[in-house]
Amino acid sequence: MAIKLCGFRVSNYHNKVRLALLEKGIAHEEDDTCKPSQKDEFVERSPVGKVPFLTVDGAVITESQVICEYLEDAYPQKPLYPADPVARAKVRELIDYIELHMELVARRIYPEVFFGGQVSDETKKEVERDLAKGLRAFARVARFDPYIAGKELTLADCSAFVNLPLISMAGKLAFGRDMFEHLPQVKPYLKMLGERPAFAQVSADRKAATEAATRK
Ligand SMILES: N[C@@H](CCC(=O)N[C@@H](CS)C(=O)NCC(=O)O)C(=O)O
Repeated sequence: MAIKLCGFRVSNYHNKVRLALLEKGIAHEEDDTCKPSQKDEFVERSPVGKVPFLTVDGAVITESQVICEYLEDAYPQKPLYPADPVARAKVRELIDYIELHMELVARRIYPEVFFGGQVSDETKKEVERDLAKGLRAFARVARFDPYIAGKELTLADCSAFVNLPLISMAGKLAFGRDMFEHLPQVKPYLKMLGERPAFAQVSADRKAATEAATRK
């Protein structure tokens, strides 16, 4: 199988897939110069115009969660899901809480907090309200034992590692407070993950890519 991950290393969803590839030890190439676009030639490969996407012997797979599920199906040797069906569902539930109920909600304020644009007060209010709901759900199910789904590292940790710091930074900039103030386990958990070689690598590459992008 010739596997290539396309995207860029500042992207949280690109980095989630990269973590899965590295943790599972899957040989792959990476094109980290792919930027999202609505141009015809890009949409031909990635129909919604987003990154990341994965090419597998020429076939294109989009959506980070779909890509990671494919990797799990095709490379089950080093799993990022537990074997038990309920435990597997709980991992997917955590990922949905993080990505749909927290990151996607926070994303509405990124234009102002990260890109120098403006977001209405009404939007900010909605984000603060909806983010509180997502955080409450996450706090109820995350176990930090030491991983968020329990004793083993799972894909939920890959998602948490790339998304929680982003949500935290956006919240701090928009609302002037730490969104995880009631969840003190988050900081030491992210630090523990960051000590794993794959996570340290992705983190260092993200920092380097961010610095390079801000120099431009
Ligand atoms: N649900 C998608 C989200 C991917 C996503 O939002 N990617 C961002 C970069 S981090 C992007 O391509 N944004 C461009 C756009 O929204 O047009 C996934 O999980 O792959």
